[in-house]
Amino acid sequence: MVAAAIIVDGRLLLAQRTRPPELAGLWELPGGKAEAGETAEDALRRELREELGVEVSGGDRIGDDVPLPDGRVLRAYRVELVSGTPVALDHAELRWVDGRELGDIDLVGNDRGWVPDLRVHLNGW
Ligand code: 523
Repeated sequence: MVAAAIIVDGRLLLAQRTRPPELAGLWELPGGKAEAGETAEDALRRELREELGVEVSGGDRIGDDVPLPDGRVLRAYRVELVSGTPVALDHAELRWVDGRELGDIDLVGNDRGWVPDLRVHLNGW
C-alpha cells in the first residue's frame, strides 16, 4: 500500500475517507494498493490520477513502514504535483494543513506515526 505526502507551500494535502464505515470521516494521506508489477511511483501516479485528478512525480520515502493487520505494508512517499489541482473524486473532502493543524485533525490510525516526519516539512508548528 502506498500513500502520498503532497506538500505545497508548507501545507500537506489530506483527504477524508468515505469508507469503510470504521474509517469514514477520518483523514489520510491519499493512496491505495499497488498492483502486481507496479513500482511504488507507478502506483502513486495511478492512484492520485484516479482519486485526485492530478499528475505527480517523485517518490522519496517519508516516515516508517506501517504493517497492516492483513500482512500488507503501508509506505508513505513524498511526491510533487506536476499538473492539475486536486479534486476529491473518491474522498468526502480535501484539506491543506500546516504543521499545527496536522496535530488537531483526526487522522486514520495508520497514518498518525508519520506526523513528526511530515511536520519537519510544514509551516506553523
Ligand atoms: N490505508 C491507511 N492509510 C492510508 C491509505 C492510503 C490506506 O491506513 N493513507 C489503509 C486503509 C485500508 C487499506 O489501507 O485499510 C486500503 O486502503 P484503500 O481502501 O484506500 O485502498 P484500495 O481501495 O486501493 O485497496 P483495497 O481497499 O485493499 O482494495
